Amino acid sequence: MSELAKLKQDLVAAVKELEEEKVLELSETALRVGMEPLELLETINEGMLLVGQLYENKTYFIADLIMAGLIFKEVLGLEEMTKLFYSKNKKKMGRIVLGTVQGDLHDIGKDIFRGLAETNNFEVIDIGVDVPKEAFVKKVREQKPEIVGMSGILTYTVDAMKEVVDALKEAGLRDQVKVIIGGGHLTDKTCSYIGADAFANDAFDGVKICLQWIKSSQGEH
Ligand code: B12
Repeated sequence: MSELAKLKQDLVAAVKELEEEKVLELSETALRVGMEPLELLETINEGMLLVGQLYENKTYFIADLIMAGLIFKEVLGLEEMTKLFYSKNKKKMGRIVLGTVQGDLHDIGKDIFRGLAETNNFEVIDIGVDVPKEAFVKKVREQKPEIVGMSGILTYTVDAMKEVVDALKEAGLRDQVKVIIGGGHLTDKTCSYIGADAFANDAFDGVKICLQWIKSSQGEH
């Protein structure tokens, strides 16, 4: 097994066991020996999925989910990782109003999407977590973004997402924005139920879709 493959395996196991210091040490080593920051995020995510399973089968409790969240945030804060989220080019491609929908406090995926979008020269107006539909509508009216991004990790937030799209329609704003939704559970079917223009289970895929939208709208003029 290659050194990187071994590191990945150890990282997944350390996240699963919630071994904070070990995760940070292994992450720093992995970045030093050449693991791409995006690959590191995917590796940590693999461990998070295992934490989720242990929570589901009642081996872990809410405190363990909190710990897992803190560990992930510490990895995102490592110097090499913050560079991933740093945009040199100041000319902005477009603007995104982004939030985690009402009822959901998970913000790690949202923050990753924000970081990657900013690196790709979007201006992101992050309106936080547990955001009611009225707040989305207000921000869209004020800021006139090209794109609205919604994050929702809990499966029942599908309805909260639909309510935001419906509220945008009622406010006469739906035609002025593209809507992208993100969360591991989303599918084509939920996307069309919600009435979004696109969905992504992965933040980077979502950013690629947004780039495509901006490029094709610029091509139209
Ligand atoms: C950490 C964690 C928490 C932390 C969150 C800390 C934080 N600051 O975010 C805390 C402790 C707060 C928490 C609370 C709860 N949690 Co929780 N949590 C997790 C855990 C372990 C990891 C989530 C995570 O950050 N993953 C890593 C990130 C990177 O992944 P992600 O968020 O999915 O983001 C990716 C994509 O979805 C996408 N994406 C995300 N947003 C966006 C937005 C856009 C626009 C785009 C394009 C893409 C995109 O990109 C990211 C990858 O590139 C998961 C387990 C799992 N399977 O994921 C459970 C999990 C999500 N939690 C769960 C549950 C049940 C809860 C609680 C209800 C528990 C309780 N009884 O209180 C509460 C709910 C609180 C609330 N109202 O939100 C369940 C959800 C089950 C379900 N079917 O809905 C899970 C799946 C665990 C499980 N298997 O049971 N949790």
